[in-house]
Amino acid sequence: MEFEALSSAELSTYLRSVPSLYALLNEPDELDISEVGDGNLNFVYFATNTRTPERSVVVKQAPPFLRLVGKTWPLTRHRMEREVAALRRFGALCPQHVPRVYHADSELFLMVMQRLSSHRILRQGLMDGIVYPRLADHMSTWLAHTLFFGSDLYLAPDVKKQAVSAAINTELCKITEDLVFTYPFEDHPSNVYSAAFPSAEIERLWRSPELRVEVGEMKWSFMNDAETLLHGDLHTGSIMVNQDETYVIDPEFAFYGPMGFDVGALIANLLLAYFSRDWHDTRNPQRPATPADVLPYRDWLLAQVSSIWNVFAERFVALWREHESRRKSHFIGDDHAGLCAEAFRARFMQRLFEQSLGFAGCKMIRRIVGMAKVADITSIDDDALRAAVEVRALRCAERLLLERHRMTSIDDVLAVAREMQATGPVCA
Ligand code: SR1
Ligand code: MG
Repeated sequence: MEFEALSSAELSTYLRSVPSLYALLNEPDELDISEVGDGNLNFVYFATNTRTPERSVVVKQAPPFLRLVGKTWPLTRHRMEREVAALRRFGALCPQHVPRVYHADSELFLMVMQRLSSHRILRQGLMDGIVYPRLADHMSTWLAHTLFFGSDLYLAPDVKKQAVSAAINTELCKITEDLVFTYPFEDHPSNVYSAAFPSAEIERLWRSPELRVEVGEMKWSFMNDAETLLHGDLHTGSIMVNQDETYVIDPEFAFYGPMGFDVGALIANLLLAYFSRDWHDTRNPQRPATPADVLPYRDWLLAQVSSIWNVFAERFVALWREHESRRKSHFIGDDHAGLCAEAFRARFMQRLFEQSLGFAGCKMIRRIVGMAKVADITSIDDDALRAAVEVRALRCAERLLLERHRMTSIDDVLAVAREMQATGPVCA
């Protein structure tokens, strides 16, 4: 049967027919339903009791196609099951950073979840130049906990292998394999270039064997390194914030993959915000004034990159040490265990750092060359300035991919970003 999105009346009747939701919504006579989804994949609604508007929930439903494109790009609806499972798992690990799932329906491929009414999408907040003082702390915790507790560093080997199998997400992984690691690096019809984007830049990308090899390595890692349960799409549109709280939403791309993929996605999106910053500063004079004693916003963005990596690494290693006795030095188990375990950890963290930078590079390139862009950049309506921002970001991404094996500190990344920012035209 042909899929039809639920009408407001149908959704309202449905929500009122589920006893737990009926109670949660304060026994509504009437629900106000509004479709608010601006994502690429699904339909999202707010459902609010008109009598007591503070009683409101989010409803998310997966249609049997990619919303961004429509019925010509069919998708099964099982992504909703992956998303619900990931929200529950991440919610158990980090309840303070994950919206609660109130109800899931595996026939309608729909879920009902907590409405975060005093929070906004981080990407929008960053474009408006808002400082979120707890963002780095919260995201470091989220990353450390989700990446550590899903891995063989914590789980028993049989439990972990079961978890890998339960989280297989073939269709959405294929989207990433194509859109992040393949199409941007070839002359693919789905690529989209902004009006003044220089063709020499894209040709350099396609014709650099060194770069293509690095991207090949990242794709291989993405497809084969089933290290932990990832969010799988951790850009700044998947994070909701206010001054006190941070929530990670939308894990429909969740699967067992390489840890650096989530870390890299977040770094990539903060760097895209950094490179587009000057434009938003000039367009947004009404934004709250930055107090004189704090960093200019562009530097604040880089400080978030730095802090997220450093604090994440510290917390991840602390969790590992704390749980090692429980695992009986699972990886290094002889008399020299202590020393060797520390050496192994140091090597592991350097590898994770390099891997994160490689993924960050791929994620930045796909947002400039590929079909799904980011508002930080698409909102720049001066073609020449937009192209200048894109070129800086692209060159920074290439350097992350090519130089990551020589980088040992996040300061090396910030230095490359600053160097790239200092090149080319500036916003008047
Ligand atoms: C075709 S779907 C485009 C993108 O939207 C999601 O947010 C993922 O990043 C995906 O690659
Ligand atoms: Mg999403």
